[in-house]
Amino acid sequence: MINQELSQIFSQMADFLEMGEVDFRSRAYHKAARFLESLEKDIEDIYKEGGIKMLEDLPSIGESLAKKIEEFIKTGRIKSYQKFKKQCPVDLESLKKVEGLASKKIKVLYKKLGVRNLKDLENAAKQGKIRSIEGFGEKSEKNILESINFAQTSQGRILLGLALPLAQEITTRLKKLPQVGRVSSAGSLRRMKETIGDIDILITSSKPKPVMDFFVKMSEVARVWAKGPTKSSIHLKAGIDCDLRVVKKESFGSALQYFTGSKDHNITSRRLAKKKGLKLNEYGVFTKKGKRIAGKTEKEVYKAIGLSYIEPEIRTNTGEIEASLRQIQGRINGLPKLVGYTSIKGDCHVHSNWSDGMDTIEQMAQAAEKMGYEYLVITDHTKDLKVSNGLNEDQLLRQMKEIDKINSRLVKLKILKGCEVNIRIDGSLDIKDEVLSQLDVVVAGIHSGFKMSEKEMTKRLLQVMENPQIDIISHPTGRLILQRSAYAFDFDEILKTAKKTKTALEINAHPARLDLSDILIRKVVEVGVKLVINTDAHSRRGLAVMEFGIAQARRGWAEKKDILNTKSLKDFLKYFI
Ligand code: DGT
Ligand code: CA
Ligand code: CA
Repeated sequence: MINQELSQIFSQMADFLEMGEVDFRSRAYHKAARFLESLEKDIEDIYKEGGIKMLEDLPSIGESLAKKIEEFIKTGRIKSYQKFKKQCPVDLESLKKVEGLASKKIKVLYKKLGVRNLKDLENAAKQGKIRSIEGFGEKSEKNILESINFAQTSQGRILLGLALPLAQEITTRLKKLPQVGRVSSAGSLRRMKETIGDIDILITSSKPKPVMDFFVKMSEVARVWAKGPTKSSIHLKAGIDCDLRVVKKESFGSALQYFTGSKDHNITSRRLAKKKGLKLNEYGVFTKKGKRIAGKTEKEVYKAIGLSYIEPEIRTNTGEIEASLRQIQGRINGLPKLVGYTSIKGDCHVHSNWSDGMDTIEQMAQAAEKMGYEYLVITDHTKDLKVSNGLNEDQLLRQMKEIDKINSRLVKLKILKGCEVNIRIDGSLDIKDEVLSQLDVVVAGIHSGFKMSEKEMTKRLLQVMENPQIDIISHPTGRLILQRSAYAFDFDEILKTAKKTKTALEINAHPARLDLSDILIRKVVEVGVKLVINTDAHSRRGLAVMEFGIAQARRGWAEKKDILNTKSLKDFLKYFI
C-alpha cells in the first residue's frame, strides 16, 4: 500500500527534522503522515486522475510535499529522505521502538550522552546516567531498560519472564472489580511458552461496560486498538498487546479451552469431537441437535469429547491428545504426571558475592529458607572467569569453611558446597579435581568458546561428563532466547554419556535461557537421564524465577521422578555419592 509507505517515510522525515537544529517543518510532515494513513483512496490513483495539482489540493499536502509524493510515485524513492537518513547521526528507527522515546528525547540523549543506538542506550541506562538528565528521571530510566529488550528483538514477541508479571498484575486487578466473576489468562501465556506474542485474558462479567472502561484506562496502556462489550484490545507501554474477552459463565470452560490453544491442539481436539458426532467450539460441546452437553469447566469439556484433562503447558498437539486417550482407556503410556509447581526442594545453582552475585551466602540462604527449601547449593564462578570474580582453589576452600560456619546458624536449610566450574575450550576444567572432590555438588558450565564445530563441542562436553567430579552441566546448550542460538553439538551423544556417568542436565530457569528447550527435555526424559531445575540466581530476587524453570520442565513432559532437586536433602545427596 503506497499510502502506508509514504506515511511512514513522512513521519520519519519529521523525526529527522526534529533531530536537527530547526524543526518547524517537522509538523507539516507529521500532519501529512497522519493524513495519508487515514486516506481511503489510493494516493497513486489521485495522482493519475489529476496530477500534482490534485495532490496539492488535498488537505495537509502543500506544494513541496506534493512534489515528493510525485517523485515517490515516479521513481519509488525520495532523494531528500535518503539524504536525511544518511546524515542522521543516530539509529532512529531502532531507538524509536523503545517505548516513551520520541525523536526529541532521542536528540537530548544523543547530545548529552552520545547515545547513537540501542547498545549505547542500554549502557547509559545501566550506568544510571539517564536519570539525571532533564525530562527523564529514575522512572523513565527504568522504563527504558525494561523496554530495550523488546526493541532489540522487535519481532513482536517478548519473554515469558516479562509478560507473566504484567499479566498477573492485570488479572489481579480485574479480579477485584465487583462486576467480574471468573478470571483466567489464556493463550501462549497460560501454556507458559518461552515467548509471548500477545497476552490473552478471559473473564465472566455481569456488566462488561465498566470493566472494559477500566481495562482501557489502566496506567500501563499505551494505545487502545479496540473497545467493545465482549472484546477489547490494548497495547501496553511494555511493548506488547493484551486482549480481554468477556464470555458467558456457562461457556467459560470451553472458551478457556479454545483461547488457550495451541491452535494445533484445538484443531485435533475438534476433529476428535467430530468423530464422536459432537461439535466443539468456544461456546461449548454440542450434540448434533444443538444441545449443549459441556462448557462450564475445561475438565468437563475434555471429558465430553472423550479425553482426560490435559495440562495447558503440554497442549501443543505433539502426542498429548493420544496420550490422554490412552489414559482414559486405562492403557499404558498415558499422560505424564507433570512435576508440580511446589515440588522443588532446593536450588542447585546460585551465585553469591564471593563471585559476581549481589548478596552474601547467608542472605541467599535465608531467602531460600523462606521459600521453603531444604537445601541451597552455592555455586560461584571459578578462576577463569575473571570478569565474574571467579574463585581459585584457595578461595573455594575458604568458602567451604565459611559455609560450615553459616550452616551452624541455620535451622531449617542446609547450604551445600559447590561451584560452577568453568569448562575450557579443550574440555579441561579450571579447578583441580582434588578441590572439586571436597565439594558436595559440582556444576560445570561453558561460558566462552561457543563457536566450534559440532564434533569438537560434543567432545568437549563428553570429556567433562566423564570426569567423576562433575554432577551437573549448567545451561547445556548455551542459548539465549531471542538473542543467541544454541551451540552445535550432538545431543544424542551427550545423553548416552550422561546416562552412563549419571551426570544430570540443568534446566536453567532464567527466562532468557530456559535452556534446555521443551523438545530436548522430552528427549532427556525418554532416555531416563536426570534433570535439575536451577535459577542461576545472582541475587535473592533471582531465586524467584524457579517457576519458569518448572513450567519449562512441564512443557517437556518431565515428572517429579525426573528432577533431582525434588528429592529430600538426604536422597538428593545420596544420588551424588
Ligand atoms: P501468541 O499470542 O502468538 O504467543 O500465541 P497464542 O497461542 O496466544 O495465539 P493467539 O493469541 O493468536 O490466540 C490465542 C488462542 O486462540 C490460540 O492459542 C488458539 C486460539 N485461536 C486463535 N486463532 C485461532 C484459529 O484460527 N483457530 C483455532 N482453532 N484456534 C485459534
Ligand atoms: Ca496470545
Ligand atoms: Ca490474542
